[in-house]
Amino acid sequence: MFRDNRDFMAALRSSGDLLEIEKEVHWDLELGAVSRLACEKDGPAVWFKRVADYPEDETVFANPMATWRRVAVAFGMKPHAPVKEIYAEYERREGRLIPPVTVEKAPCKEIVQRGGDIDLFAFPAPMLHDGDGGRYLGTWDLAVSRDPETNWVNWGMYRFMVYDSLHLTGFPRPTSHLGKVFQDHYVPKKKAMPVALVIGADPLSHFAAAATYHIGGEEGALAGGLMGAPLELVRCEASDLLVPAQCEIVIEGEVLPDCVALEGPYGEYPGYRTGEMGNGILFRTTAVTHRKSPILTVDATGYRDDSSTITALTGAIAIKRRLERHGVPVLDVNVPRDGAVHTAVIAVKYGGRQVAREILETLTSRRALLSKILLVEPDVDIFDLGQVLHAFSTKCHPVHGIHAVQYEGRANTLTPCYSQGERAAQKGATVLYDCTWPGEWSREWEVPVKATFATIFPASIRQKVLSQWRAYGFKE
Ligand SMILES: Cc1cc2nc3c(=O)[nH]c(=O)nc-3n(C[C@H](O)[C@H](O)[C@H](O)COP(=O)(O)O)c2cc1C
Ligand SMILES: [Mn+2]
Repeated sequence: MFRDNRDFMAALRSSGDLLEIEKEVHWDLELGAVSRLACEKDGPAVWFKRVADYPEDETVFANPMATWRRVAVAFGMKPHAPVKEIYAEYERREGRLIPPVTVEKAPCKEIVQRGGDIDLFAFPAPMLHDGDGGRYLGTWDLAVSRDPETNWVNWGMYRFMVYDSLHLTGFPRPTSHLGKVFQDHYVPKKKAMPVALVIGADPLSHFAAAATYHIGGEEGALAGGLMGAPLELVRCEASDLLVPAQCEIVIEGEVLPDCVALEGPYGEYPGYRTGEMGNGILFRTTAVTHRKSPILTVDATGYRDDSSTITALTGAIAIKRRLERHGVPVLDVNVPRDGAVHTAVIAVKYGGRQVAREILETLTSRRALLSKILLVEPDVDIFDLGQVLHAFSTKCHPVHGIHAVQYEGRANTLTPCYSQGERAAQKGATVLYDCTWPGEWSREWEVPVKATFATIFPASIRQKVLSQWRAYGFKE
């Protein structure tokens, strides 16, 4: 497993999943546009070696895990591992927790700046999309914070924009763990919340920070479990928070309990800029530490970015676990990459009105990030979207097969199809397309017979055809 981001980049170089651009690229939109197009084309991660206005040793690495190949490399799997296997591997490792250890010396302390030395503009934070509210220093980050009552340490990936040379503004959603701990335990007491913003740690630490993980769970132990070895953490300079020792950059600071500052808008993960500039949290920097020649790591957020793999995969496994706990006959869940974490395909033993209602209720009773669910039977390979579309088109009844639920106060405020009014009230809906045969239909004479190779021919014919396939002259 990779101890740091640099080892991971070397592995991506070997597998052909890293492009190094020696030509000078501008931090103002050009870098964002190159990274964005690379994502949309399913291209490699990009290492920008020369950024305009910045010294040669300040470089930018974009979109570490925005393709399944790069996720597979990060997991130590073969780059071409099928998505289904990556899902299974995560599911296996997620249950194993390995708490981190503390070390004294760390590469991320090679340079230490406090007080008047601090200048957030010293890093080549990119203006990623036209119309963004500012330059984003925190995109592929990991924000460390602590619940003062229980000492629970949370890591989350939340965006942070450079406000001035000493301040960042951020947008952790109220439902995020950082947002919740801040609102519940710091704001009422008017206490500043210490936060350490980590950039460019090893890939699986960021994966864990972005993962859908339960409240009270420690992402540092999840990251150790995913890596199969304890992570090394080191103490901050200005607080007693702990950060991954091998990371590139740490921005230490505190979120002020009685201030808000303008943040955004931003080209967000669903692939749109939906909001306007709004009130965000205000982060005042207390110290900055970094490696020599720091590599600023970023996510050029949008269609097919790092959330299309990480949030989708971890969200799918979380959905599966929840449905299992609620007694739904779930077999497997896929949150397809191109669905911008808005659509889930769920395979069940059987569907029908009652199962549909149970699923809708279970998946919308708290925060409801997804809004479209396709329910299929086990004959469909949910990782083959061609098969899913076939089932949807042929089996979902346009009236009886559609179930919807509406809610208020917990909808996804970034869902582009909601109106501004709906977003303000966190009002939304989730629709379920039941692409399974009605339970009351007789399997013998009412359910249509699926007329594919695998389903409509006797076993003897199938075996004969398969064994002679090449003899007929087919290549594959
Ligand atoms: C690149 C990227 C940027 C993200 N930015 C934000 C953000 O600004 N605010 C937010 O609430 N969630 C954001 N997320 C989603 C969270 O990382 C995700 O919900 C994670 O589970 C949060 O951790 P938590 O459950 O500990 O709060 C982002 C995810 C990715 C991949
Ligand atoms: Mn968390």
